[in-house]
Amino acid sequence: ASAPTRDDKFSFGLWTVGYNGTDPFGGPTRHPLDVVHVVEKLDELGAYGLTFHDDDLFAFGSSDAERQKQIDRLTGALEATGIIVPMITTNLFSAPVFKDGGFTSNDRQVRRFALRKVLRNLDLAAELGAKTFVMWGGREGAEYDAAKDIRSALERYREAVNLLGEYVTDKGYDLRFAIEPKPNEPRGDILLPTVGHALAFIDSLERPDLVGLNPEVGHEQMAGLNFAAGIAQALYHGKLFHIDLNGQRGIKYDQDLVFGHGDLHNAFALVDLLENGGPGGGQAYTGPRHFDYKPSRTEDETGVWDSAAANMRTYLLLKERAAAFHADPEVQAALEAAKVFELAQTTLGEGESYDDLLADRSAYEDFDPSVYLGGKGFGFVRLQQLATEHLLGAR
Ligand code: 3MF
Ligand code: MG
Ligand code: MG
Ligand code: MG
Repeated sequence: ASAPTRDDKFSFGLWTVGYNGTDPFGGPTRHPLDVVHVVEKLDELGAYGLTFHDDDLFAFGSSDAERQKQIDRLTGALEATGIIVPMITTNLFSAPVFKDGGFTSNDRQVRRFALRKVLRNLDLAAELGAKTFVMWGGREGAEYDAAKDIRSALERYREAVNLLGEYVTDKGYDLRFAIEPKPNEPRGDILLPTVGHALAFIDSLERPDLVGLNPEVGHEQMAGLNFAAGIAQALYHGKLFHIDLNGQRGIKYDQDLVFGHGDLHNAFALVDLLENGGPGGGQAYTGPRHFDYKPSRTEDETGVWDSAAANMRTYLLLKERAAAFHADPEVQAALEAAKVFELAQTTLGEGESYDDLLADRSAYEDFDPSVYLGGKGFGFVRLQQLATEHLLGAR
């Protein structure tokens, strides 16, 4: 694959390459990275964007002057390199005040403080030209069923997102919201745990058009779900506003591995979906390809930048492999034989009513379902093997 360029729209969270190795069982294994250095390195590696939580750039509790100084340093680096900030997000999970959540804390004072923190960050997002505002409610949840009235919590979540939507509308900000689902960690259970839960919640909002999703590979896989299939549904509903790419190996803690260093088959299906619309073709995804991964705490700074580059390279290799898959005449024939394109045909003919269907003897009376026993195989396994061989670079 060729080297990444800005047209590939690769972006990284400041907290990703900036991760210092802290986990629940050990402290930092690396020194902190300065934001200006991060912007310069990302530019050098071929990324186009940097994203961040407010607290990644200026520590929680910073004075106005400290906050502004950091914003100015970032802005200077952006101007010097041409790196942009496509997305901003708010940290409502690290500070002790958010131990029971932000928008949905049982403590009303905390909820009001959380809203103020987000409103302030929305102004910053607009100022920096971000188009997407991500909301990951990491602490919005509970460990104990007796401790949280889930229906009230959802109502407060809804109140918060409605208020934010009203704010950006009144201010005329060109910003959309993207909810990031996650099933658990750090809370025992998190509200809006999967893509599906979040889609239903978005439907209940006052301005549903302003709100979409930021699904993360590992988060859905932590729930045992098929990520590429979830993304296809998000695209189907017009709700894929942003995406967090990374790797995860099965149902365990949130690993945040490099993209492709988890379920590689599903990563192939995902890239094919984002780039080519999937096996049946169709609308591709045009937003940022955002990496939310953690350079493992075993790595030094060289390992940090190697792993950042690895995310982009793996994505581009999979893009190349997916293109080869579609260009292979044997694959096209196998897709045809598997009736993958036939699924795009409506089940009833144009203008056909259920009366017409009831009158169609070929659909029932003269149809012989018994031939499906022993015959009429779809050839899906052969198709998947062709995909595997393209993925392996064997074709
Ligand atoms: C945690 C996450 C978050 C979100 C971020 C929103 C700290 O598992 O994935 O990263 O992605 O808060 O952008
Ligand atoms: Mg995550
Ligand atoms: Mg993760
Ligand atoms: Mg994420």
